[in-house]
Amino acid sequence: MNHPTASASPASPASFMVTRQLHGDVLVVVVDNPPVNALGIDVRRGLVEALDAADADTAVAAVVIVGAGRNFIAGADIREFGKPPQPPHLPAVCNRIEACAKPVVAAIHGAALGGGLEVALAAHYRIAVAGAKLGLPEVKLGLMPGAGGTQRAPRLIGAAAALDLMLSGRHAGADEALALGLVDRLGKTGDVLAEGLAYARELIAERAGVRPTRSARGLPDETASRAAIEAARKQTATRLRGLFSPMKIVDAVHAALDLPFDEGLALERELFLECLDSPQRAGLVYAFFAEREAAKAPETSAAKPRALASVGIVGGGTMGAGIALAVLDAGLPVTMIERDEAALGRGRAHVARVYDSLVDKGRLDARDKANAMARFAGSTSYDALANVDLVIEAVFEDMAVKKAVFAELDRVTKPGAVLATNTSYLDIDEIAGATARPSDVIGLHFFSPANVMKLLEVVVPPRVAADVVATAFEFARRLSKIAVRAGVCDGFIGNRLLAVYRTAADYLMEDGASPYQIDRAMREFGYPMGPYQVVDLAGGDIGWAARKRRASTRDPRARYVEIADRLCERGWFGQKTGRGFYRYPEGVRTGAPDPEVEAIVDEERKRRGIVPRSFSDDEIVTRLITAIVNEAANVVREGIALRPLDVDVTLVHGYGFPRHRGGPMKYADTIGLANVLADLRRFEKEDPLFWKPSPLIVELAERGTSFSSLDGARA
Ligand code: 3H9
Repeated sequence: MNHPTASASPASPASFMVTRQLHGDVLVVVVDNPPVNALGIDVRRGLVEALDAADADTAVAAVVIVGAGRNFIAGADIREFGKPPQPPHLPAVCNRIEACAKPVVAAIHGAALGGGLEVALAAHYRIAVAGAKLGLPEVKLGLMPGAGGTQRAPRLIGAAAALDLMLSGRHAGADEALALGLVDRLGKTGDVLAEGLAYARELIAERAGVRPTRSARGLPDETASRAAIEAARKQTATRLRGLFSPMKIVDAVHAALDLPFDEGLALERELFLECLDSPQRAGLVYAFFAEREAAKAPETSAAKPRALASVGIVGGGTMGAGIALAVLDAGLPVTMIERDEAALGRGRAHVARVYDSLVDKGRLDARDKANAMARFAGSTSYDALANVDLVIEAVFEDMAVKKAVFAELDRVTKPGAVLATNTSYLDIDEIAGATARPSDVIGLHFFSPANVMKLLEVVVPPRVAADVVATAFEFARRLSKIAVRAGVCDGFIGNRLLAVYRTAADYLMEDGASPYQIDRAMREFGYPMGPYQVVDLAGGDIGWAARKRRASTRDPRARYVEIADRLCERGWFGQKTGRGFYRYPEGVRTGAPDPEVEAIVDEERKRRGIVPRSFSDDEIVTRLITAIVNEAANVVREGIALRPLDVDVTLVHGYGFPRHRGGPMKYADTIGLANVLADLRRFEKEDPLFWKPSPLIVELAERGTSFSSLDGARA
């Protein structure tokens, strides 16, 4: 709905953000706090004032709450978390709405999330229009619903559905919300104000009266609800282990079943405040803002993106096919180029296979698959790319091969086409030099599987034009990817940091920790997999090839651990060969520790004259994360990452760094940079080359400040 102009209320910040208009005998209360109508202090005050006014005014027979702009209300104002809370608190606001003596209708369009949905649940009646998104996503911020959501939602829709929404944080569309019982009806049109008014007038005509959710007697199906709570408790203990807020959600919903409403509400508040205080909340809220900040590269405000209506992809291997899927999913047409019909057929088959499996799982309509495949074209001739707006090269990782591809692209593509390479470490400026238009050449580093992984490193070589960078960010937005701007260096942001992480792990392994202990310690820290599980998944041969390639340029003073090479020499490349750091008996994807690997590790230690030491899990985590943080500080210092937050977003979305810790830089800030520096100095005594403290850490630690001081961070 449009932002209203008329207001009947006196001028105060609260009255600008919550306006009141009398439409006959219905008071329309409009929440108008751009960009998403978050429930900041003035909105909370404004809502209370509006409800007081409604009760006081005999001309008012019913109230409609509606949001201005694109959303109903997106939730509590996340920026207020961590600051001293100011009354009225949201639970009190919701109670005030529910206590209104006149029927209150929430008329919902766009997002009704978190506290926004809680406002709606406190209203007596709810109507939603098409496009509405309802949810309780607090868990994604390390929180739980804290304004009655855990007590009202189960009373309305049962514990199973309420727990599903709260533990997943997912959004339900209008149709689903109706089916669940979250809303009472759907509007026939998209005009949310008219729909809300019509509903209110109907309620007045029917003398429907108020209908406080708190008065519902118990949960809809007590036996089923009790079973759902127990099931959620078990699942949370295993699947969401390590996260703080999910179990609190289960406890609060349990209270909805067993306690009177106000006691349940009091427990919810207590648990909510515990979540609010948790470092996980701080990490997740930081991650929320960092993801949005990362998308604001300087070029996105300095230049307008070029047209982006068609995409060419050179290479139909795993990467090329994955990128094709991501592009097709965004509704864009794709032209794939391969060297011969057989290779092209394999690329096409890969794309079709992924869609088939989604159809089989019921996650995609057969018609949507047909539509996506209809957007897919293939050719063995580069000439088919003559009219595309963007080409992404995803061929073999070899400079000569890439240059040949770019020379061809230069020949066939129209002026102004954006030419992108998916290289993961090669010098993009050199690749750009193979064309007569280096200002059109950029890096788009996707992560495998490209249709699933959220991260896209936008790699910006020195000669690229600003509008090409802006186009890359716009492309990421269209693909629903999280884009991070990176500069050119070996490995850009992510792979450069992965390399030091692996090296630090290898040093620990050779010095005494087993690969299995290292993996376990990192999983306990929050990574979904340890570093050696990742090697086995990706294929040990890939890293081996890279190590051989770099052998000639490796610093001769640098320590080099050969254990992984010993495994590769035996053909143990990980899951695909049934053996790597772990054994994978036929068909099993979770590996079992291998005593033969431990013997090889032992052998290597002896060969190098190393007497194994023992390391605690904490020490393992400290060393691996400190290695990342130190190199990341250099990455920021060199301008490869614009800000520490860009590093954090990269590692969270491309490399499995636990999101609830915010990212390595946020984690380092949490520990304190003086402590990080002290650890570096301790390790430096063992290996001054690898552990040389980054000058940026030294400088920030000496000034007593943090990485976030470089972000202009608000979290
Ligand atoms: C909660 O409600 C707790 C309660 O249960 C209990 C309290 C006692 N606050 O995402 P976008 C900003 S917890 C402040 O790019 P979209 C965002 O930073 C909350 N700011 O747009 C960005 O700012 P900027 C539960 C917020 O259209 C701008 O709005 N709610 C908030 O792609 C646009 O955002 C949630 O977790 C906020 N709550 O998506 C919902 N939300 O332009 C979180 C957004 O300066 N929000 N901003 O970069 C979302 O999921 C999406 O923003 C939404 C819109 C779907 C609404």
